[in-house]
Amino acid sequence: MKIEAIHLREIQMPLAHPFETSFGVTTGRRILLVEIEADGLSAWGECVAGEHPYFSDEQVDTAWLITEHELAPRLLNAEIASGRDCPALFEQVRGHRMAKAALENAVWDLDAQQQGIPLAKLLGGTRDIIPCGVSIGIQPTPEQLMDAVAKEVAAGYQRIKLKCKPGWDSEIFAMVRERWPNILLSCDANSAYRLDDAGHIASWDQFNLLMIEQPLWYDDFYFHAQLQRRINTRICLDECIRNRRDAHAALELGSGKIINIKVGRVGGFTEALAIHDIAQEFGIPVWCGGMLETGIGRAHNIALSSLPNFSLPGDVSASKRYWSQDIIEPEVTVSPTGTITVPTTPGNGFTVRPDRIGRLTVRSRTLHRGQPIAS
Ligand code: OSB
Ligand code: MG
Repeated sequence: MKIEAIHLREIQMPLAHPFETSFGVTTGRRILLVEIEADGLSAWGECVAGEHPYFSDEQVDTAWLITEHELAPRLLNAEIASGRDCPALFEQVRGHRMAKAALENAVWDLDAQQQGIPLAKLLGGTRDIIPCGVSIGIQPTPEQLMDAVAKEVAAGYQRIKLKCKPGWDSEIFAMVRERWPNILLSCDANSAYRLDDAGHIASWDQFNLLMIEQPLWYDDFYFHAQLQRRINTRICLDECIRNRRDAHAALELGSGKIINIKVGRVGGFTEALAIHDIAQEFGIPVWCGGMLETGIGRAHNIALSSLPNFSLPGDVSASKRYWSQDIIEPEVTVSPTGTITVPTTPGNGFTVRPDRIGRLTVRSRTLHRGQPIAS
């Protein structure tokens, strides 16, 4: 395929509820969307870079810059057969994986449309429905946290993940476990602890957590291996897994026993699939993480979650938990048993709403075929 035009748009969308992690509070999102056009078809990709470089070193403005000046021109000068050709095309640009993923994922989506098959099938998906969990942010009070958990348990979600940090951990886990002894419960520290906290973290074994997500440094999997040897609960790696080599090294080291795959964090579907496969070879389950996506990123997460080794509930949940109105139709909905049905129509199975996107857009730019790479 020859991509004829690429549209970059930044939209701004208020979150239905503020989301607090150990690295900060998000009340509204600034999101870079890309739209690619070829052969009369158009496909969208969502860049999951945040407003600040707190989760990773990327941020929406760096992603815009790199997409406009480096990545989009490369795509607009190439002839490619599938999304699998994107990593090589973008290889000269180091890092910037979230920016790369937005374009690569749009190419996969376009390919699925051209072939008239569901994106999930193109990726190798085998599931008709995917199991869903939720990520519950740090709340102003423990009472509010209990209310939030009660709401999501009642909605049917299959796994509850609690964001935690020093001072918002053991007491909270104890309260939740006391009221819900049998739910699948996990926590996510987003790198808020240090190896000196190993004894404290080991004390969480009593809460029977499914996993503890990224307790230590965002760029470490060496000391995570030391921590994993000192605790019984499985560590799940998120931030530190950038590519298949990281996954391979981390699994060989014993840094964790579960991997959260975020397609943006690892640079696109090609790398996400490779991590899925290597984890499977090691007998390690994976699940699909979330980055407070709109429906566009959410649709791509659903397709990815349909692969066989995505055997644990992911952080892919209903549009209405994040947005008063999503930018796709239909919105993503979750069944009373905590599942999402994988679409079976060609492409990602959802329709983008250009009218809504238009109203939310704060800047846009279109690049055409032959656009030179900035010198
Ligand atoms: O670490 O998984 C994370 C949101 C923003 C940045 C990092 C993370 C998260 C979440 C929310 O946990 C997942 C979601 O519901 O989209
Ligand atoms: Mg995480």
